[in-house]
Amino acid sequence: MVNEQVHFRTCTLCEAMCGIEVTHDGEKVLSIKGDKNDPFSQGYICPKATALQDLHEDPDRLRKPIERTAEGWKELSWPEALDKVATGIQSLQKQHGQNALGIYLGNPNVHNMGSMLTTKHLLASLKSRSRFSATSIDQLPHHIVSMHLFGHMLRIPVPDVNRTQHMLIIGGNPLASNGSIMTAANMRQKLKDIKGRDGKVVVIDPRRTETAEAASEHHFIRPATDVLLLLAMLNEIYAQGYVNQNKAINNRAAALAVDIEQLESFAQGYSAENVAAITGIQAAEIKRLVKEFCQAESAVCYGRMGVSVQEFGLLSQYLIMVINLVTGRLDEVGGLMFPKPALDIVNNTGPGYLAKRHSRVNKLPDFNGDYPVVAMADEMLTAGEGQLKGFINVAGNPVLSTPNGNKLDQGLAQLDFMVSVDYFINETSRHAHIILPPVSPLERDHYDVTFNGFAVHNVAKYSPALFKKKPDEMHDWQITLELAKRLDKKASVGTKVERWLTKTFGPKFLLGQGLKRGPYPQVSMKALKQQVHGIDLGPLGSMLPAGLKHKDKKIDLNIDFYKADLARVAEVFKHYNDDQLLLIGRRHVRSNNSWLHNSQRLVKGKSRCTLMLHPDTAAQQGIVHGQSVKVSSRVGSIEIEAQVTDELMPGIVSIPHGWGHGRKGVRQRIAQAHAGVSLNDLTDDTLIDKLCGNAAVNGVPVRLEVVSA
Ligand SMILES: Nc1nc2c(c(=O)[nH]1)N[C@H]1C(S)=C(S)[C@@H](COP(=O)(O)OP(=O)(O)OC[C@H]3O[C@@H](n4cnc5c(=O)[nH]c(N)nc54)[C@H](O)[C@@H]3O)O[C@H]1N2
Ligand SMILES: Nc1nc2c(c(=O)[nH]1)N[C@H]1C(S)=C(S)[C@@H](COP(=O)(O)OP(=O)(O)OC[C@H]3O[C@@H](n4cnc5c(=O)[nH]c(N)nc54)[C@H](O)[C@@H]3O)O[C@H]1N2
Ligand code: SF4
Ligand SMILES: [Mo]
Repeated sequence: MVNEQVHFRTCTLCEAMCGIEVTHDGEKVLSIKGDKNDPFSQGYICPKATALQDLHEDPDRLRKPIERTAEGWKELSWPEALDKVATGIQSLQKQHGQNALGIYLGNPNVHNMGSMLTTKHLLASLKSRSRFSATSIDQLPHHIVSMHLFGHMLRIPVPDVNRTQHMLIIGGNPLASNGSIMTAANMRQKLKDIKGRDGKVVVIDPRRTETAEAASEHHFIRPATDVLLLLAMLNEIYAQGYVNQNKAINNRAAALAVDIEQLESFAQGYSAENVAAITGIQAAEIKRLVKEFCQAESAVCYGRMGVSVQEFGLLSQYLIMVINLVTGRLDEVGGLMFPKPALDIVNNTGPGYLAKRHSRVNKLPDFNGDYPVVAMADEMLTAGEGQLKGFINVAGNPVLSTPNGNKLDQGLAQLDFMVSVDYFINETSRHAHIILPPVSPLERDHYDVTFNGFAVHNVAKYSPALFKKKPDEMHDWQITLELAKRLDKKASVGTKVERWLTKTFGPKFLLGQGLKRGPYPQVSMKALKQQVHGIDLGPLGSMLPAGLKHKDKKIDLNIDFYKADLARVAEVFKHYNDDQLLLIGRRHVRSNNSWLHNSQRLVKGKSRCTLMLHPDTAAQQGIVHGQSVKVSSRVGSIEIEAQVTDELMPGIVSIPHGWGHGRKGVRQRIAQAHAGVSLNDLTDDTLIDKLCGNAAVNGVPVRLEVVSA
C-alpha cells in the first residue's frame, strides 16, 4: 500500500510563482499538479513544474562535494570540502589581494529563499570588490530607472494585467517565459481576458511569437531600434495633444515629477516619419498605436528582455516609464502599479547606486557593487594588479549565459582556484577545483522573497520543505554560513549573532522577523503555516507619493542623464546599415535558461536549438529548411540547423540561448544527448549598452554560410 500524501508549495523554476500540489509517499514524488486553491495561480502550471521531480531524482545531480584531481573527480566530506574551499580562498587572497577573487551570482539565487536572505554573509566574508551577477545580462535597466525615478532600485512597477484594457508589450514573450518583472501565472488566460473585456493586446517583436499570436495585433520591429520607436511615440503623445487634454487624469502621478514639462522636447526631431524606415513600422501605424494607447480607458506599456538587453536598453526602459507617466498610466488601476509584498524588500535593502567604481580593464560602471558580466573574462585574462585569479560561481552558468562564452571558458580554465556551488558538472562548473552541491528545491523551505515584489496581485505563501534533507546534504544558506564562519572570524558581534540565529533556526527565522516589520499584520509565520495555499492580499493599490523613496517624495526624472544618451542614438543611427543581418534570442516554455535540459520530458521531441529565419532571407542566402548553416559574428561561429519560417522578420535570425552542452567534461547525460550549440558563442562582449554596461545580446550582426546540402 502506498502511503499517499499531498503537499502544497510554490514552484521555484521561473518568476510566475505557481502553486503546485505534490502527491508523494514520504520519499518519492508521485505526481505534480497545479494547486486549484492557490489564490495567485488558481491551478495553472506550465510543463516545467514536473521537472522539479526530475531534478530531485536526477542521477547526474551531485549529492556530495567533489574535487577535481589528476585522476578525475573525487568525493569529499562536507567538512573537508568547506575547509579546503576556505583555505584555497584565503591563500589566493593573501597572495594576490582581496579583489583577485571574483564572485558571480546566477539567476537561481533569486528563486531561493535561503540564498536571498543569507548571501550577504558570503559577500561580506570575501571582502572582494570583484562582484558580478546575472542582473547585467537581464533586468539592470529596470533597477536603474526605478532608482532614479522612485528612489529605490526595487521600487519597480508592474503591469496591472488583471484590470488593464490595453497592453502594449515590447520585447517580451510571456507565453513562453511565463512573464518577467511581472509575476503573473497563466498569462495566456490574462491576455485572453483583456481581449474578452473588449480590450486590446499589442505586441512589438521581431518575431511573431506565441504571445504575438495570442495578441490582438503584432508589429515586427527591427532589433535594437526600439529606442527610435519609443522616442517617436513620446513625441506623438504630445503632438496629438494627449498630455494636455488629459490633465485631470494624468496629473496625479505626473504632478510628482517636478520637471515633467521638459519631456515635451526630450525627443525632438524623432517623428514617426523619421523612424519608420529603420524600425520597420510605418508612420501611420506608430501614430495609431499612440492614439489607441492614449484613448484606452486604462493602458500599460511594458517592455522586457527584448528591450532590456540591447544597445539602448536603459534609455528604452526609461522611455517606457515616462510614456506611462505622461499618459497618466503610472500608479493607476490598469496601468503600471507598485506591488506591496508582505516581506518589504524595498525597506529592507539599500536604494542602489550606479558607477561608484569602474572595472579595472574595460572601465565599465558598477551597479550596487556589481560589475557588468561582460567585464568578467577580460578581468581574468588581462594581467596586472587586480587580475582575477580565483572565482566563486554560485548558481550560475555564465559560460552558456553570458556573451562570448568561449572567451570566458578560456578565462576560467586558467584560474588558480575556482569553486562552484551548483547541482551539476556543467559548462561552467567543469572548470571548478571544488563543487559544492546544495539540496534540491523540494528539500528546502520556501517563501518567494523576490517575486512577491513583482507580483501583479498581492499574495503571501510559505511552504516548508517537502522532503527532509539527508544528514550529509547541505542547503545553499548553510554552505554560505559555513564559509562565512571560516573566512570572517573578525565579524562584528551583531553579525555573529545573526549568523548563529540563522544557523540554529534556519532562514525562516529571518523571514518571520521580516514579516513582523511588513505592511500586513495578518501575515505572520503562524498564519502562513495554517493557510497552505497562500494568503490573498488583494489587487495592486495606488502607492504614490508615499511609496517614493526620495526624501522630497517627488519623482526625479533625471532628464540630463538620459538626454545625454541621445547623442549616442544619433551617432549609431547616422550611418545605419539596414542590410545587416541581425541575431536575436528566443525562449521556449520547456527550457529554463541553461539548466533544465537534463530532464527527458523537457527535451524530448524535435531539436529546438535551431536557426530561425524568414523564407526571403533564406532564399537570399541560398539556404533551405533543414540545412546546416554556419553562423558567424565578430567573436566566433557555430553550426546549426536552419528552420525557415515566416515567424521571423526578414533580415533577422533567431537562436535560443542556454544550449551547447557538448563541451568536454560536462556530466549531464540527457543534456549532452541533446547538446545543441551556444548562442553566446556568437554574442559579443563588446556590444553593450554603454550607459550602464548591460550586455546587448539582441541585435548582434552576423553572417550566414551553408555548410551542407
Ligand atoms: N543570449 C542570451 N543570453 C542570455 C539571455 C538571453 O535572453 N539571451 N538571458 C539571460 C538571463 S535573463 C539570465 S537570468 C541569465 C541566466 O544566467 P545564469 O544564472 O548564469 O545561468 P542559468 O542557466 O540560470 O544557470 C543556473 C545554474 O544554477 C544551478 N542551480 C539551479 N538552482 C540552484 C540552486 O538552488 N542553488 C544552486 N547553488 N545552484 C542552482 C544550475 O544547475 C545552473 O548551473 O542568462 C542570460 N543569458
Ligand atoms: N520557459 C522559460 N521561461 C523563462 C526563462 C527561460 O529560459 N525559459 N527564463 C526566465 C528569465 S531568467 C527571464 S529574465 C524571463 C524573460 O522573459 P521575457 O522577456 O518575456 O522572455 P523572452 O522570450 O526573452 O522575450 C524577449 C522577446 O523580445 C524579442 N526581441 C528580441 N530582440 C528584440 C528587440 O530588439 N526589440 C523588441 N521589441 N523585441 C525583441 C524576442 O523575440 C522575444 O520574443 O523569462 C523567464 N522565464
Ligand atoms: S510557469 Fe514557472 S512557476 Fe509556473 S509551473 Fe511553470 S516554471 Fe513553475
Ligand atoms: Mo533572467
